[in-house]
Amino acid sequence: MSCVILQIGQCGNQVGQQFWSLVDNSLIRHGYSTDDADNCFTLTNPSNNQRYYRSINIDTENKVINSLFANNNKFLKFNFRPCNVITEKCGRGNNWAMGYYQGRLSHRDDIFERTMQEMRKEVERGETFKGCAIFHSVSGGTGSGVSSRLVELIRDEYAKECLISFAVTPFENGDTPLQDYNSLLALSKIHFHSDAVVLISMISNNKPASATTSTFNDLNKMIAECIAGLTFPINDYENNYLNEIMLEKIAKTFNTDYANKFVSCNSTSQQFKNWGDGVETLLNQLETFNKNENATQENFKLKQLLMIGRGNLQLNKEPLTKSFINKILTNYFQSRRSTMPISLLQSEGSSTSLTMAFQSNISKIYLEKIFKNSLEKFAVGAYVHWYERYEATVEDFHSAFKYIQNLLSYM
Ligand SMILES: Nc1nc2c(ncn2[C@@H]2O[C@H](COP(=O)(O)OP(=O)(O)OP(=O)(O)O)[C@@H](O)[C@H]2O)c(=O)[nH]1
Ligand SMILES: [Mg+2]
Repeated sequence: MSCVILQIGQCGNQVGQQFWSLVDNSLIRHGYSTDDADNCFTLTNPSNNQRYYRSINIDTENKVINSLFANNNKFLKFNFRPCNVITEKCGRGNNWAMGYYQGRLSHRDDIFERTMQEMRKEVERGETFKGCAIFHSVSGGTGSGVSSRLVELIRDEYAKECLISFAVTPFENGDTPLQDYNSLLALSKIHFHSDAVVLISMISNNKPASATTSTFNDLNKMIAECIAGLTFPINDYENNYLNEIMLEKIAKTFNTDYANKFVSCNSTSQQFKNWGDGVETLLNQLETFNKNENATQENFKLKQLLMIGRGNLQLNKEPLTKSFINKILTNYFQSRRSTMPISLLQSEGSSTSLTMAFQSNISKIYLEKIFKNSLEKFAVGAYVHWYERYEATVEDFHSAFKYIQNLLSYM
């Protein structure tokens, strides 16, 4: 695949660590050799035989990355390239403007210049470059603001390669009063420049009393499984074919129309007896998720579905086929389901998992919520000066409102 992963901010780096642990452990279980891994997510340096993850770790403070790296020897098999670790000492205080403009910070633009410089070098290290994925939150100052600026710079420099964002949305209650503004400002920029934005929603509406790194671990494992389910390469032994460019596949499936670039995703790797059970597990997960997003089964609408099955493709002598998936979905949605396109990819291996990525009205419900919450605050001028302090202007808000409102009218 030859892609580069950018991990941005605390959330992006913590999710990234779980993702690399899956690359270490299950890429091989999914039937790939270490050379295959090298074609996709890692690179071996021939001079010292060290294998490096193809990632760039970016954070505006070094605490999180330092503590992750302190544990890496226990946790991960390979190495992060030291020059690809880009940190500063001043977090962006949950403020999009502070991340995007860097405001009055002395190292103006530094983090962007350094990231793009290392990105160029990383791209040149591989034989081909097909695109990149970014992991980030949309409510932290770094995750929202630095990511917004980076997608502009990446798109400017790599106009044709694909760019997929894995954007973690916040708990509905309990993060910061700026979270809706940050999400609105970030998603308008990131949606514009990316081929697809995979919205990764917090599973529960309410933030646990103490959402510490360790409580995030389980959540991050689930998030990493979704990302791995979508991005790990597809093996087709019959045709001796290795699809190295899953990011391109995601872009082709979902970037068919500007209004359809928001994607949701869920995945299961629990033991299931047959593929039917796997599909049912995903649909049950969806039910819980929809409840949290205030979508009832009645108003939930699927528009486009990409299903990826990995493992024993004849599980219990019952192959996973499009018509089989269609039958289960029709049964589940009954008359409410229109005929929506289904893409199916399958990959033979010894470890079983099923992942689905889909466009649905859940993204619209989520966007409407942040739009409405932000507009209510903006109408009374709440917190706007916190952004103006770091060079943002009301124009930034106006253009984000306009962009999202226009998008909503097409969704
Ligand atoms: N799923 C998940 N969410 C996280 C994690 N860490 C933080 N968050 C969420 O991310 C949002 C805050 O973003 P962070 O990533 O902490 O912030 P940041 O990007 O480092 O930005 P600043 O610290 O403001 O500079 C909140 O909604 C948190 O609940 C994590 O490891 N996993
Ligand atoms: Mg931070």
